[in-house]
Amino acid sequence: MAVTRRVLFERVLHGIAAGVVAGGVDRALADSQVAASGPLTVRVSRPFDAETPVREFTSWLTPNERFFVRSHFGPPPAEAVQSEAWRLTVKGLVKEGLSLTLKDLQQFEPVTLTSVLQCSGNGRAHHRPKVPGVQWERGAVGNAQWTGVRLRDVLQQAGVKPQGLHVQFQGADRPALPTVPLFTRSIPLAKALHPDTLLAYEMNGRPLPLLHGAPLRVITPGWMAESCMKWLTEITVRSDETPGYYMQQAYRIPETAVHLSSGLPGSAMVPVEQMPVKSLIAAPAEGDTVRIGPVTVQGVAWAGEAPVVKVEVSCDDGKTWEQARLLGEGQPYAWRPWQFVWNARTPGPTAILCRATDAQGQEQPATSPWNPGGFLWNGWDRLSVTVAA
Ligand SMILES: Nc1nc2c(c(=O)[nH]1)N[C@H]1C(S)=C(S)[C@@H](COP(=O)(O)O)O[C@H]1N2
Ligand SMILES: [Mo]
Repeated sequence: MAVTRRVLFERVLHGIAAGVVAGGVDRALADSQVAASGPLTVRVSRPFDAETPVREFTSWLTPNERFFVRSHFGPPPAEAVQSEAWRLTVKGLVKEGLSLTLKDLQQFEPVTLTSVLQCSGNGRAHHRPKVPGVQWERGAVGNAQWTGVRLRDVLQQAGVKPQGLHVQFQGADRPALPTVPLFTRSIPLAKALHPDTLLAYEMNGRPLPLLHGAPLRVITPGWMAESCMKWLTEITVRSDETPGYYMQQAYRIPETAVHLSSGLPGSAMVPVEQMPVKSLIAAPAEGDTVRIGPVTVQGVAWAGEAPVVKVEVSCDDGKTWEQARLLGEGQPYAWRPWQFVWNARTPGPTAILCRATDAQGQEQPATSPWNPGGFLWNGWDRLSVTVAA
């Protein structure tokens, strides 16, 4: 029986077709998966990298099947991670190595929190000069509720030795060629011991989908997503930052701003960690026609570990700015919905812009500082609309 696109999409999300996404064996099937990617905008088909259309961000939580997907090699075979054989190993500079089943892990106190997850390359397409890499526009970000246990509790059970200063993560995914380095990452011990750093097994109240790291992933609230290791199988406590490509070369930015006239960065490259303050317009959408009269402009804003305190909107291409209303209570790490009622009076084309400020006084800049990886874009969000007469 023919598999419908919708069913195929569901299967991709739930991992049944994972081997195909990962290995890309059958061209026709792989293509139909891309066609079946439902509401997502596909940037790379193999491995499957896709972003969320910004209109989805009118909802507080980003549903699992609409959440952006990114990985370097595609997911591991479902059997490797969704079976009784799966274990989490804890080793390195610890007093007692551990090998834990998911049930063992679930003996620790459960924690649920809502956090933005954002790819460091989100907005790369806006950097000038252009930077190679996945040309993400605005939607390599989402807000989800994560349930898991504290990494701190697991590390305390293993007992970190005094020389242990970094915590390394390895997932079960593997590159197609053995010459390609593994995606191995580490975070400093202080972030690993932060009570909000989780080993998550649920996303929006459901078991983690395969594409999002089943059965277990790291969540480092307030930090960029490359620290959020999916398909986690190994934790290694070490004295130094993880060596290798994905920690020492990729995901680094110049410590001080790059002056393009002088060529490449003269300053030291440091790992990307915190998310800078950022906001997006979710409605209206790019190219929309709106009527004269009140138009509700809405969106979301977030920052790293600091709350957003202000969002400003311009409906005349940046000439004048007004403050938007922040909705809800505001929770650490989650995004903050905002709304602004624009009284559209002049027929014709115009641009709507938004910018946010966080509690540390960081303001979203008109354009982000350029960097060789094209990371951390947080320039003012901007879209064009037409006011109909
Ligand atoms: N094991 C593993 N974890 C990974 C990656 C990966 O390639 N392998 N990619 C990281 C990057 S770069 C991003 S942006 C996020 C994407 O998470 P998502 O697909 O759940 O949105 O996963 C991170 N965790
Ligand atoms: Mo990423």
